[in-house]
Amino acid sequence: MNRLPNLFLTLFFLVGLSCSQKHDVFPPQPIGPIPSEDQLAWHEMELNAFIQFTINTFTDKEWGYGDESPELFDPSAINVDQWIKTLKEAGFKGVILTAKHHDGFALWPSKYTEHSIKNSPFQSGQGDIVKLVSESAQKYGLKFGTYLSPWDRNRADYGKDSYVEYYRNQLKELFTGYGPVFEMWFDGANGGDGYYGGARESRTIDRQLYYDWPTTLAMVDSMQPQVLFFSDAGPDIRWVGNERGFAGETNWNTITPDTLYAGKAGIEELLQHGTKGGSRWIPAEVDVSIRPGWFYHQSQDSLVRSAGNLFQLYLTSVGRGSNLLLNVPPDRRGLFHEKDVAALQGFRKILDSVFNVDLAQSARITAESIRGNDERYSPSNLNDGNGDTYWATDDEVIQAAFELDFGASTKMSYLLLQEYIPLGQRVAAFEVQIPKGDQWETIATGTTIGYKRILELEGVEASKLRIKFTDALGCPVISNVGVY
Ligand code: FUL
Repeated sequence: MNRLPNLFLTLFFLVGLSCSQKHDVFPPQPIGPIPSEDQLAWHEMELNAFIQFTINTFTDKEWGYGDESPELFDPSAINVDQWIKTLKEAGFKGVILTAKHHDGFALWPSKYTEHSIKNSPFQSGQGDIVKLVSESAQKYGLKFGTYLSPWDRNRADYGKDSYVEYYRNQLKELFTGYGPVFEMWFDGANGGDGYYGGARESRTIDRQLYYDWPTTLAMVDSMQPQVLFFSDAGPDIRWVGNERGFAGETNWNTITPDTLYAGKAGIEELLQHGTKGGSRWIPAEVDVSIRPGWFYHQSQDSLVRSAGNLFQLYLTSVGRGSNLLLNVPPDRRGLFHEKDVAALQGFRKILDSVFNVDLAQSARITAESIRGNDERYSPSNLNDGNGDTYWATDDEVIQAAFELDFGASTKMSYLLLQEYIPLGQRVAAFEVQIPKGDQWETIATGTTIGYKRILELEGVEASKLRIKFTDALGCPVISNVGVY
């Protein structure tokens, strides 16, 4: 009964196949580990903010001992929308709040402890900073993330199994009460002296085993599967190995985490650069503060980073294929200080002026080598404004180049390159060249690209620019070039 339609379908299929096969060049296969969808969305965020705010803000400390009275927490003129609006206007896409720092004070009315905002004068004990931040983030379209310090200098049972249970209970509160959480930050600082319920002593824990992270992460994952876990060693986002604001110029998103864990000493270099050919996709995040401290101190009002300095941080983080997590600590009023706001506004102005006109948009782009000579992999994909199209070469062609022809002498300050990372991170070395006589002269070199690489070209003038790939794990797959 169904024979006739089936026959037609088969015929259509065969005709279709033979037509398309003429041009059928398979896309490059992924090489090595590739980012998950949530990691890809994270790469696209580029700029996130950290908010360190707690009892330390009122005691002028960086690490509270854990014996501070909750009475001390009392911002006089809090306006969380001022924080989030400032961040939104500066171009930040997400915000991560310290719900509990090492001193153990909970910024939400946790039912598992009395060491919390519920026993502070703030809003007569009815306040909830986690709620205010998550709601404001939602209002302004920023993603919300949280930090819950594993180390707790207030808890009497820190170091015992019951504390791990307590920590998990707090995670349950945070992951069920405040909407979606995009990133969970697990700090590496662990163990040492503290109040510990009055014991006032030093405690050490087995950093690798005490918290039983696999069980905790599985629990959080079952509540919110989209969340990305940050720690020194991942599993989703890794620390960059320093808090001074830079990723390695060579920065592989891949690393082999088998023997890495949060708080392990001596892995800073490894985290900064990742590992070529590493077994997992665990990109680095650059966390750094807009002030010398992580918390607000009036004495540091004159030491807020300048707009130009923030732009430098952008170049050494986002410009090296990483994300910037910039800490902006609210003051005792519960506001971003005027100096910090001015620096953020200035930062935005610099970004807007530097990246205002992309000279690559009007350039003619050509390449000697195009995958299967198929227009789907044409170099015109490099300046089509579409991150889902790319230029690629045949699998065996690794040393390849593309050229931009501006048609007239053009002054260039920055070059921006992006790999199509859904097919893995590939490029290990490239050269940037301009014409010299009938040769090409190399004016800059780079190693990795990843999600984004920005190179300074220092105002060089030329009518053409050539990007030559010299080493890669497979054929280059480049989605975007920008020249500014
Ligand atoms: C560090 C902490 O010890 C600092 O106080 C701060 O929270 C920073 C983001 O992480 O490891």
